[in-house]
Amino acid sequence: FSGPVHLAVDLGASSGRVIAGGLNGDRLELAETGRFVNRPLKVQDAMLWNHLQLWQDIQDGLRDAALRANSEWTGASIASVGVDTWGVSFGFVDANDQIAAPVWHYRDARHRGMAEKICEIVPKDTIFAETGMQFMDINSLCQLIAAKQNSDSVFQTAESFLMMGDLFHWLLSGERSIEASNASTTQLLNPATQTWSTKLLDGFGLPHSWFAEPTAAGTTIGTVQSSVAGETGLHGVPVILPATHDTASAVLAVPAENFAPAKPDWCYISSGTWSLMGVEVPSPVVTPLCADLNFTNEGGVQGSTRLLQNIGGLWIYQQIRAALDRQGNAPSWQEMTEAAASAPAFQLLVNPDDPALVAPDNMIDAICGLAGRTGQKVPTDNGVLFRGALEGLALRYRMCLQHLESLTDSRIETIHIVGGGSLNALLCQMTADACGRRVVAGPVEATAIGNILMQMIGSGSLHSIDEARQLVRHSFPTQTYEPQHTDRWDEPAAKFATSFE
Ligand code: ADP
Ligand code: LRH
Repeated sequence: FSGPVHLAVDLGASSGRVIAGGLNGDRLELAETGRFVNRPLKVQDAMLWNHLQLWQDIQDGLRDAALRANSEWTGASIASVGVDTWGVSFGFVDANDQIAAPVWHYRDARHRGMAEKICEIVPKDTIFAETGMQFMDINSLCQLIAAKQNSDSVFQTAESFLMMGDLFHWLLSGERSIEASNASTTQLLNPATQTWSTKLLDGFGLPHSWFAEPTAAGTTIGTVQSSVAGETGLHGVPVILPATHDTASAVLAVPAENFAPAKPDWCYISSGTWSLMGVEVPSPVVTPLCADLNFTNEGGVQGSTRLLQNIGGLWIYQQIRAALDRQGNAPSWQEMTEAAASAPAFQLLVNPDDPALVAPDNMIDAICGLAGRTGQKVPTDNGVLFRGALEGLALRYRMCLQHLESLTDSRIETIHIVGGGSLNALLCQMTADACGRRVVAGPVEATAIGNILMQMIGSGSLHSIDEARQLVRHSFPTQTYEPQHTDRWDEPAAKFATSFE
């Protein structure tokens, strides 16, 4: 690099990383200065975030970046830092400026069934009209009500509610803020006004004082506080808010030709542990059809809306691998794809959103159990298992595409796949085939890139989303997959649709 370097801390569901990004000539280049596992921790049967370990890992990655800026990257200087994490997770800070409570993981069993239970407190229609959000057990609102019903001590001790990206920004800078994109995953924010729904806060008995007004991505909230600068070497470095919701950052880095068109001709799949499939539109679509189809209106950058659906993504595939790993037999991603590619097609129908697959102890047992219960042949071959998990995703994408087109009354020509799943060529081809649309895959590190782009916009070195996307197109290669034999997916799609109802 030469010139300003921005540091993106990206906490994904399977790993966290610290990535430095800056211009090398007219291209954006990345250098990874930290990668660490992000695994929930069981404490007294509770599934929690291991946030203190993450805070240490983050500081290690930042220190490495500061050292490399001084030694290796001649002419470069660290211009800013920002953190993104997955949605829906939050922590609390108390009046003594300390973390107030354990941070619960959204997959903890106490959240199961909460999406229905919250509607016994405030009617479902009201919650949807106020937030335009997909109903899911993992939403922050569900987690907060579970905490309340469990008499968690935060209701006595907490002063501020912070989403997890905000919590790490507070650790970095000492400043408390709530960035708007991740606030939009709480199911407490009004997407049209970008303010907290007082109707819902009152209806659910949640203290207004916990919730600061959301701040837009691109805002500088402070500088790295001196104790952290001492640990990391980031003296006086500004903390600039990226879109702290990882999906919002990933969508910003989609190499599309336009920004938030009223009639979208492209959609994205941010493909990792989850698959977030949707369009970027200028304003929220809070309609009865959106409620019926259970889509969500999340906050995008610069006032855009991410109209999308959370689909259980490569989680199942990852967990099959984890189950094999526990038997001492973990295949590589490539071995899994090869086995799936040579297995016969459509032997096993797996719905990626099946509640039985959200957090089973053993994913292979869970899928075999599901196959038995749904009258399917129980798989005995790993290739069939792997293929079933990928075909289930492609079929789900086909359904989601149809819904997106109905919701926006438009025809989508291109599906952009970004994130780790863009490296799975078989899944990309299946997606093109099942959907009958061109797939453009890449960049892989879209989330970290989007994080860096927003810091560049915030610091004035980029001036618009269009300019940012042009830089992505110019800097990172993509792979195109043309649809083939879409008709072969018609019958499985019809079966899938029936099983989905
Ligand atoms: P998250 O941030 O949600 O943890 P990532 O975007 O890092 O997710 O994607 C992780 C997933 O990407 C893995 O579960 C795996 O399925 C897929 N993946 C990663 N590397 C490869 C690869 N080389 N080939 C195929 N798939 C890959
Ligand atoms: C993806 C993601 C997604 C959801 C889920 C909890 O990493 O952020 O958008 O919010 O995690």
